[in-house]
Amino acid sequence: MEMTLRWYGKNFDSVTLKEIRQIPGVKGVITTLYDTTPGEVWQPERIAALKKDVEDAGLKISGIESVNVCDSIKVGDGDRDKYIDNYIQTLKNLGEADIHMVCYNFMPVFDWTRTELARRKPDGSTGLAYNQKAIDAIDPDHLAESVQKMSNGTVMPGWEPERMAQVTKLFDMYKDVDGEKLFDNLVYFLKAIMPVCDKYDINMAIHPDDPAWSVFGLTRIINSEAGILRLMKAVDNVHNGVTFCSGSYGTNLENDLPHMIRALGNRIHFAHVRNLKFNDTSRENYDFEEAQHLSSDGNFDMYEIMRALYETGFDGPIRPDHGRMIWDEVDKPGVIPGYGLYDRALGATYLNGLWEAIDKAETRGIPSGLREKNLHK
Ligand code: CS2
Ligand code: MN
Repeated sequence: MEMTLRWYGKNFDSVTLKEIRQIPGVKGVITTLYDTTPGEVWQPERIAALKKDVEDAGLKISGIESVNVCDSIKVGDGDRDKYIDNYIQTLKNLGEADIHMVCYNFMPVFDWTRTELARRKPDGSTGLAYNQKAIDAIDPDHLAESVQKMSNGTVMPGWEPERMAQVTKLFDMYKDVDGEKLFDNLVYFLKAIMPVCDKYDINMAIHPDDPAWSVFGLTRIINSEAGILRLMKAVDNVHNGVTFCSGSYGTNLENDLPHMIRALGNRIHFAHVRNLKFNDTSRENYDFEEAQHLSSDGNFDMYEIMRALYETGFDGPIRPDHGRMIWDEVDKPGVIPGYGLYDRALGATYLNGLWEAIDKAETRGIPSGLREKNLHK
């Protein structure tokens, strides 16, 4: 695996490339042209400038997160072929720039959804959280205002005011799009882009729905082992792959994360590894928060997640996912929710440590059970 950090570009991220380079073991960034609109072609000059920024700082571009897919493609309307052509051109331009991994999602209208962006924990740090009651209290006719109030005015991706002004129109676009239609549109899109991915060896890596179920009546399909395996089979090309995001699939406790990783095997091209802490698992008050990466601070066994990735021979980029705000970083202007420096750096270091331990235990050829026996002799 290759440890990376997400970086939004010098005009948008409050974290610098210099800071990222100083995190032990981080060699690359996952980045994007943050100010492009879904559907637009990424120009070669802009890709080259981004690459130069990253390489001048002694890092590499390990992949793109995200080239967003526009709503026309998701709903499959009359404009989709035009936008698919644009997407193909963007992939070609990325391939020419020697970039080989592209993360995207196929969630209708919104990206991830949380009900609090700064829930305070007992240690004084803050993190993102989800509470079902808060979602259920939202008046669907005033979705945008309610969500803005819920997040104290901080904007979640996909919830930008310009977009929210059109929320009724967006919901309208999806009114006849059920799970099957969305799946067919995704397959149509993937089949159309596979030739350019084959030509430039670009691994497409679909990010799961977050949370892993439908929200606000909009259907979602990439949130379970069966759902993702069905997609892998429908377009059975290794370039049609997955971003394995533990914090997204893991929102649904029925998803057995290590099992899913083993089932997906070499179709995992990118990994987001973070931990969640569940406070309530009843339907009415389902409540979880994004935890420190450490296993003992949340509900996931991070060792088992990393071990499953190791056993599948995973050699793609990996990154810590959302981090908490710690050490007063919350006060820095412009920090994108979940994307401060310090807690993600701690996450990267911890995941690197787990990987090293797993690797050494494996390559020294001492099965862990045996080692225990020897110790007790
Ligand atoms: C990310 C997603 O911040 C996050 O939770 O994992 O926003 C992810 O970048 C997109 O869904 C991928 O298109
Ligand atoms: Mn993720």
